Amino acid sequence: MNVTLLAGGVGGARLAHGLDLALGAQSLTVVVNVGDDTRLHGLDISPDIDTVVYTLAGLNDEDRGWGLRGESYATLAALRDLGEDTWFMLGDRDLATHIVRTARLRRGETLSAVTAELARSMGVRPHVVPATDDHLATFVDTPSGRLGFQEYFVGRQHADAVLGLHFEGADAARPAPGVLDALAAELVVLAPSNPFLSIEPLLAVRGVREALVAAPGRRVAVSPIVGGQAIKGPAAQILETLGHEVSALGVARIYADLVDVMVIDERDADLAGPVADLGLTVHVTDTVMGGPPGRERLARELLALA
Ligand code: FO1
Repeated sequence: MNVTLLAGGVGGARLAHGLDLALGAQSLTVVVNVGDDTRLHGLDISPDIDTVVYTLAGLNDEDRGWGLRGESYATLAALRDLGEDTWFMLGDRDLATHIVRTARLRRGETLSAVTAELARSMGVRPHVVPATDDHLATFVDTPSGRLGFQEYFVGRQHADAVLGLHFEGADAARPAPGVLDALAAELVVLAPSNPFLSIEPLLAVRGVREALVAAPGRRVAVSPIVGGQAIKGPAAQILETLGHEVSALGVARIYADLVDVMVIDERDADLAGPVADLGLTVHVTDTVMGGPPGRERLARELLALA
């Protein structure tokens, strides 16, 4: 069975890992958000792509969810001594990834080609594909003005109220090679990623939302909100400030036109009726993955929904 996962952030990477474990050699494509991409110290950094690739490679820092396990930060300390801003934690081995990506992009390679090569060199089996090879950058409108994504998310610890989102380049950004084909898979899963910061910028790429609405396969979304809270990150706060109900039902309303099935946590079983009233099939289960066994278990349940 061909499976496609639309993902961003740590939750997306973890479910990608579970699907890779559950699918074995069958075909998994992970379409990754690139709205978080940023340039620091002259290097092109793709945090969501690297989080997915490192997690699939088994090289990621499991506690933080991003970056590499066992990292050192000698170069970052040297950068600080040279007066550089070092609020974005770049480890020595992680920097090698950014150096290789930057060098290849400078030679004219596409982000999807570079990503495929990085994934291959780390022994990653699934196809990891950026949503677009074109420029796409998420900006966050806050009471302090419009902030770049990593300034908002890391620099200011996502403490600002989100009043709006802007995806710079979205109207011109074309799907990367293979993205639209991937949306025709038997099973398309929206990962339990932040609906606004990870999934929305994916859907903003030209033709992607339309292709998902028209997708021939089974489309399943996993709620990132459990018991009114996000497992990780500011999704609950953003639901609130953008005027949505802060619950799995609030997320289901956002996804109602895009998927057939909504997967919600057993702690939100009382919302199954109202979610079903949106015309969605509801699957209630333990959606909190934790380590690899929980990721594979959830993945197997999603495969059974196809
Ligand atoms: N997140 C942080 O909260 N602080 C950091 O210093 C940080 C550095 C970092 C470096 C490489 C990378 O791939 C991800 C990194 N992240 C960091 C996570 C990243 O900001 C977020 O995971 C995504 O951009 C949003 O999901």
